[in-house]
Amino acid sequence: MKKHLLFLGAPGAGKGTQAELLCKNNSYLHLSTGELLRKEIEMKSILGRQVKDIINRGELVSDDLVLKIVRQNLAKDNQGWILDGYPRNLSQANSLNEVLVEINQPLELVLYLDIPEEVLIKRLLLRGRKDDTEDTIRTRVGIFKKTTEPLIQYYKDLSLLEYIDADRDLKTVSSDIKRKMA
Ligand code: B4P
Repeated sequence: MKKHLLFLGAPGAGKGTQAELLCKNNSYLHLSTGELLRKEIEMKSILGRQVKDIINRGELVSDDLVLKIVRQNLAKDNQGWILDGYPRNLSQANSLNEVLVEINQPLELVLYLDIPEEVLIKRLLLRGRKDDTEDTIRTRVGIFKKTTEPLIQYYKDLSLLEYIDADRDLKTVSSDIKRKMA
């Protein structure tokens, strides 16, 4: 089984959902930058107050802030981890490389959860989180296409990328992910 992986995909592709499923049955650390940022908002911390409006508009939080969170939370020992929602642009991908070299834990697999736009909009409207309004979803999808999608080619060039058809039921997607991780 691969131990160090990341999930790439548009908002609503199922990154968080699938990472949680995997981490429940295996001793992986699930590191979701979105989840960690939402916790800061809930706690009303200084960081939470800084990022609340940005997240509710569907925009990206600054690279520096997110890098700080990733650095603080990445496994210090040799526990496996799944990064979910990070990196989201080329600068974050380069920062991640540097951190992983520092801690000597190379990335082994990038799973791209592929999904048509109309499906993800429906899913997110159904979920109804605070940042799941139609306007915000469109902003998030737009940012994904412009700044995150180039990472598909980036990780393809590094021979780390595998495609997952995420427009299927949870169990089928999960089995496919496990096969790719084996
Ligand atoms: P995230 O928390 O990463 O939110 P997300 O992209 O919507 O994905 P999420 O993992 O939650 O949803 P999932 O697809 O699993 O980011 C939120 C915000 O935080 C960003 O907009 C940004 O502002 C900020 N942020 C986070 N990381 C950042 C970074 N690196 N840099 C800067 N800013 C950052 O699930 C969606 C729904 O689909 C769920 O309801 C689920 O039940 C459903 N679903 C999933 N799989 C399904 C399936 N197979 N069939 C049917 N429904 C399914």
